[in-house]
Amino acid sequence: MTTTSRVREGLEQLSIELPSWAFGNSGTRFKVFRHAGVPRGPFEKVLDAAIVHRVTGAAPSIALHIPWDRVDDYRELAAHAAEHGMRLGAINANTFQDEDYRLGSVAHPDPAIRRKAVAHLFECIDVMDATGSTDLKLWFADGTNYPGQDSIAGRQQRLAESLAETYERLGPTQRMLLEYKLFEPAFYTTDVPDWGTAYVHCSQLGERAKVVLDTGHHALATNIEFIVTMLLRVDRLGGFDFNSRFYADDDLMVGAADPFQLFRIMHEIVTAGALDPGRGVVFMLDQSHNIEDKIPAVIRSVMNVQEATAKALLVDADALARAQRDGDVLTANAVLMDAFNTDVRPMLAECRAAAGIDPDPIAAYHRSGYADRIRRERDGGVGAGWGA
Ligand code: RM4
Ligand code: MN
Repeated sequence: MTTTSRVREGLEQLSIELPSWAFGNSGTRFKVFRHAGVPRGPFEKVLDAAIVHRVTGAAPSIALHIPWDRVDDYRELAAHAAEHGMRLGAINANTFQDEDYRLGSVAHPDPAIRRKAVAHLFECIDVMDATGSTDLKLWFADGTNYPGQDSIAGRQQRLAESLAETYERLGPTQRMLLEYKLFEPAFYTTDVPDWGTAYVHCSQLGERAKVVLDTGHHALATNIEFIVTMLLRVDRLGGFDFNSRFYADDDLMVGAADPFQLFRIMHEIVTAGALDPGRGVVFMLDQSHNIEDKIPAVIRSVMNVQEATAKALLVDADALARAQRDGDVLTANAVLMDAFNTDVRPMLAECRAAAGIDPDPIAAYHRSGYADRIRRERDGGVGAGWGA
């Protein structure tokens, strides 16, 4: 097989799931900026995701966040997505924006609050039943701010019980994806702070419980590709929330801050054969476009993942294995760097042309007239969710 056809075949397997919330108004804790033309509801978010898919050919699904994307009829939303060439992806639960959740949700000391939180997770499973989504994605803001505030062991026990109840409720083809995050909003302990904790809970639940790795949710300098490899090894990597950061959970465009890290992650994915959709790793974006144009930013993000993946597919696996076996440190490193330093953009342009789409997705978007149309037609766009 030629190198180009290897890259092309690999890229054909890659699909990226878009977050509905990337299209709404968003900001920091200091200011939410209003953009012209942002969606006025979930139906329009699906349309924005659909144009990203149309110009990239690589983003056929959109993740929803409940309650931000609550609609009366989820079957209608799924049909609307299908009509526009899209599928509804992971259902993200939200147990962090209600007054009751000040001290947590599924690990809250009060059983009544825990019941309320679990009931919301059940509601999300009902949404999955209606939309055909297979993944329930859970991220919890639960934790404590002060030593002694609550029992660490007690919180873990409550968390385990709430997760078990939720897992039981899933249908046979539905999965639970548990996302970890080092800190924020809790500053002393977080109930699911790292991949080890997420893994322990998942392994106690059953094989359809998997870990989600959000690239912005680690301490600085954490070796993320190492975590990827470990989770793949035990078949517990359910997916990524891709984004990039310079400091904390910045939610910038994936591949913007550290394209080399993204390449290293994709190299582990390619090496493990995990681009194959059968391995169950979902490549999602979890980003917030506060100052830049949202749709082109999402298109750029998809392209960044494609570029990193193409470079990972370019790695000469035989040469790498040989150098590693021979203990030839410099050659092994050079094999990786050669791939990383290759300009894959012409190859990607060719792949797009071969697939019948424009070689330049951003230009295609600008030419499409979509941006002008939504600016004209949409008035009073909604916030992405938090503080908006
Ligand atoms: C969290 C986490 C979740 C995302 C929310 C909005 O930090 O990354 O994936 O849904 O933010
Ligand atoms: Mn995330």
